[in-house]
Amino acid sequence: PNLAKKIAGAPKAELHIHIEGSLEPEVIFNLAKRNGVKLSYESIEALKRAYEFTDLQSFLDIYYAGASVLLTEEDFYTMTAAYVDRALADNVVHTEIFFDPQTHTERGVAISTAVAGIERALAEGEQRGLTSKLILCFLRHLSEADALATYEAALPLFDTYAHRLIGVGLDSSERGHPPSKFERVFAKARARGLKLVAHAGEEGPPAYIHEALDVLKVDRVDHGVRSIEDPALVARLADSRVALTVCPLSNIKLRVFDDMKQHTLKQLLAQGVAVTVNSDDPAYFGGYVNANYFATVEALDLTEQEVYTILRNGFEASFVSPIERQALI
Ligand code: ES4
Ligand code: ZN
Repeated sequence: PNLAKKIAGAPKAELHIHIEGSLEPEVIFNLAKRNGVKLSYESIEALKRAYEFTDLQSFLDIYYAGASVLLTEEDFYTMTAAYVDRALADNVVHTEIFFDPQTHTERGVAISTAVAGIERALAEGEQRGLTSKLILCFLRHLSEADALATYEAALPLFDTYAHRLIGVGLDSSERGHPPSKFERVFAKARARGLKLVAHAGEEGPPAYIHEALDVLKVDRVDHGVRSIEDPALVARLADSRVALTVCPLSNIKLRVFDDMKQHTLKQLLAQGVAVTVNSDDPAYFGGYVNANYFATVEALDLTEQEVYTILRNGFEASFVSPIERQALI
């Protein structure tokens, strides 16, 4: 309880949050009503009852259904403003947020509409003590051509929103969609000087983490928890200090581990891997950043020193410059 209090009060960086995964059930229903979008769940309670996931895909099906209520700039603002409130309540002082443009362009919503709404809420957050960056993620279950078209369509936004939109990522269904499928679009983003991240080793094998590093040349690995199965990879991650953005509650809800006591975060940390703690899709997985810390500390008996290392890793692995970083802590 004492350590929990210290964690709650500590300034934190969050490096792995899908903004569409911050849509609380109540907000989904409000936006559906506002936009006349028909949901296949008749009530908030019915929707919540569907949050019984068996794997990543069973979650993604519901996550994309939830995101279908987002149509206007105001909707993206509403969603992001709610997340900003939650982040500030957890003493998050810096956040690096993912969004999935292809989820929205598919429904006729322009990328610029999504970014404008997200940006307006993040600019307000800056005034309240939350700095932030935005990362555009490609959906890996879609084709490389689709990712390339999305990247080209977003190019003007990387200029207009250069202060915020600083990188690209890779998410959605991992199995059968290796990082190498997106080699060319990541090469283009790299040539432009964008930061690069990819989900790898969440459900996929350690080989996908090697690929993310070798082929995509990512700056961070999202999840990466299956690296533990490959000792040489763990050593490589530790030596390179390429960080893992671990999301403990997500891993339990999506059955990556049977329960929190089985989580490998503590072992990875002990082997020198730059582990961070993050919320992933907090509206779906049972909590925001602090809840992720509390559940992990409790199940794995993390020491105050270990928690301090994780907190510091969050800032060190962030994409702000060293001097900006110092100002946050
Ligand atoms: C995601 Cl937990 C997770 N994994 C992969 N893709 C995602 N998109 C949103 N949440
Ligand atoms: Zn994720």
